[in-house]
Amino acid sequence: MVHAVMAWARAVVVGTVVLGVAGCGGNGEQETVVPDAREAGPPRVALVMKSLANEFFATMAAAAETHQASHAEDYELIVNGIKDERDLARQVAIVEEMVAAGVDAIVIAPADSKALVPVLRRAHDQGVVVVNIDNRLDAGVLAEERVAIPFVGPDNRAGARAVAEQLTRSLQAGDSVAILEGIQTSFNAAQRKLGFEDALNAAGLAIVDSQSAQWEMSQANTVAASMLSEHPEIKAILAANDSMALGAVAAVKAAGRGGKVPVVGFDNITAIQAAIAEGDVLATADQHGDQLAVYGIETALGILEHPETQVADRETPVDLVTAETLASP
Ligand code: ALL
Repeated sequence: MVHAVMAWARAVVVGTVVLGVAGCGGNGEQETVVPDAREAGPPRVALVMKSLANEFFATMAAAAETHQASHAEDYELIVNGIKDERDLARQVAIVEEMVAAGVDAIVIAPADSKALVPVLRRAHDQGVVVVNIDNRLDAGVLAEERVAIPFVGPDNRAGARAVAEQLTRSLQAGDSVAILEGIQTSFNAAQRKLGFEDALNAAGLAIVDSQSAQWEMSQANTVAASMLSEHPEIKAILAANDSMALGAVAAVKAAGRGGKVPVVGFDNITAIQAAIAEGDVLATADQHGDQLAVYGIETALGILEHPETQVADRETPVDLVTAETLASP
């Protein structure tokens, strides 16, 4: 992270110098051509993520920094994130700041699939290469804005279905379950809900409640607690990410039902692995968040090198994680 902040500071300084010289028009200094450091140096890639309070994104940032360190000749990296999963305005502002700083590419995990499209279209129009990772931008809004942005990320529906299928094996047809959804305007949140429903409906389970806890642990704790008291018949809780799964586990324990209401999640953060080992969480999905940004950066560098090539979306792996898979090397 320190590296990222320094890169950002350097970018600002470079911008100031170049603008300062350009502003000296009329006094003969225009002939002193100061090489634009932005063009002279390696391309600058801005990684724009969501909440860095979520281990998923902290891991993603660390992997991107490691990748940059071993490709230091090839590109500079500027790492950004927001503090609150719902702070769309801040993420929009970060994109604007990155464009103003003259970055060559933006690799973004959008906090919302629709709200980020206009600012990304503007970035694209200004010649910035934009690559969408993790949470897919809305196809309809992209079409309205007449912009094509490649997507690099997993099949969230398939991943969620696999997690829910693992759960249904320990339940019986007719059993009641509840879902904790992510931010509902995120495509991946919607896909995970659909994936859960695919498996639950196929197994004949009753979904008695489904609400958003905005991807966040404390909200999930509150929502799950009220679900458990309103629907004491709930036999399991499916959370669309691990932060919410951990919040649900705490609610289950607080309701005095620890170990009796299995929870599932999505992400495979380290904290969830302990909960799986203890039997509080039955399964999660590893979407290899550490590699997601790296794949996105590679895609962006490829476009910068060959701007004429048409770039296809890239599907990244997602794997089921259970006590057995964690035990096997
Ligand atoms: C999604 C990611 C993760 C994460 C969530 C929270 O886009 O795929 O599952 O937990 O964002 O921001």
